[in-house]
Amino acid sequence: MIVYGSSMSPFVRKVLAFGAEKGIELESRPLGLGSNDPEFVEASPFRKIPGFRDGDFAICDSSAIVHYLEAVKPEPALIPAEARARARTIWYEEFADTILMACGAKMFFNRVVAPRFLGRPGDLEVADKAEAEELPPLLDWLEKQVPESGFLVEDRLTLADIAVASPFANLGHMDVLVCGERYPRVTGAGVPAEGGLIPPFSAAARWR
Ligand SMILES: N[C@@H](CCC(=O)N[C@@H](CS)C(=O)NCC(=O)O)C(=O)O
Repeated sequence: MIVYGSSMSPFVRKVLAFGAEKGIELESRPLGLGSNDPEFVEASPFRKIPGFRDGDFAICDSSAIVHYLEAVKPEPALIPAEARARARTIWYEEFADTILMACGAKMFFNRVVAPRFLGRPGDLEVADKAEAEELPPLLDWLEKQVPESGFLVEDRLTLADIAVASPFANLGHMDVLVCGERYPRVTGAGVPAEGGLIPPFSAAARWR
């Protein structure tokens, strides 16, 4: 199975980490943004990453891809079967993909993507404003959601943790450190060894 797109993208990273946790071998093809590679475009007609291929089956969108992987290899289950746990898992994924990423993209695009990959300066005011005003309320909310176990749903690793942890790697790439004192549950500081949101994700840390 092939995953198209750089693992610098939180959406690509989510898919690669999900596959790694399930023990599915995924070949990473780290295409740049907007690539015209025909195999990639067949999988992702609007050229967003990740794209995905399993033989003659091609699809895009990280959520569609992880649901495909869960269906082709049900064990270990990373999307809970129980109704409420499943709904909460999908909500956390949605929170990560839309709400957390809306803030993170303003920071990462303007500080990293524009200057390093598009050869033009980013709007640093937009990035700074997002970090100062948008990020703290999201972290405040998240801190209250993480249970003592450190796992968001069912006290075990699920898609919820992988999806929410994935954009945090991009904060790391920008040297933005989440305060361990203010956010002990989110950062994993001050909770037992396997606790916190980031450590359970460490098995897939190579995708950071
Ligand atoms: N909902 C999509 C979002 C994918 C997405 O927006 N990827 C970004 C990179 S982080 C992208 O390809 N941007 C390029 C573009 O929009 O042209 C998913 O979950 O895969």
